[in-house]
Amino acid sequence: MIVRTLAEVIGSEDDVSAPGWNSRRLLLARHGMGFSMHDTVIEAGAELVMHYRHHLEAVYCVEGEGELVSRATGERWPIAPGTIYALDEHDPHVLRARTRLRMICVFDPPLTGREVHDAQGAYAPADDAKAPG
Ligand code: 9YT
Repeated sequence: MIVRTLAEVIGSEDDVSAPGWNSRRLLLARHGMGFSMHDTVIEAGAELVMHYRHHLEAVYCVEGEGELVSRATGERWPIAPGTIYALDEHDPHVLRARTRLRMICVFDPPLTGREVHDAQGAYAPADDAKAPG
């Protein structure tokens, strides 16, 4: 059994930030679950351009208001508490936070820990991910 709390992740090596977001990584590859699960906060006004070429991601909004845009089709969806989106086709997308967003994110394969987006908005493949510095 694994039991962790957000409080113990905050400020630990599993608390990862990049411009516009802060990802509290509750479960990672080392936990052996086959997925990773994060409690992610996105700053009000942030516009994140992402394309997870090596991962599937599902994102469940629990706080805040924003907008999701498919960069493949131009389709747009409002994001609000109770809405989930799943990037089942590695969809290139933009997430705009109108207010501070709090999102529960699940990645398959699991992140190993310190990943941040590369220039294409992707995370490195799981066997390639390295801790920075
Ligand atoms: C919603 C989203 O994809 N935000 C970027 C951060 C990422 N989900 C993470 O590492 O938690």
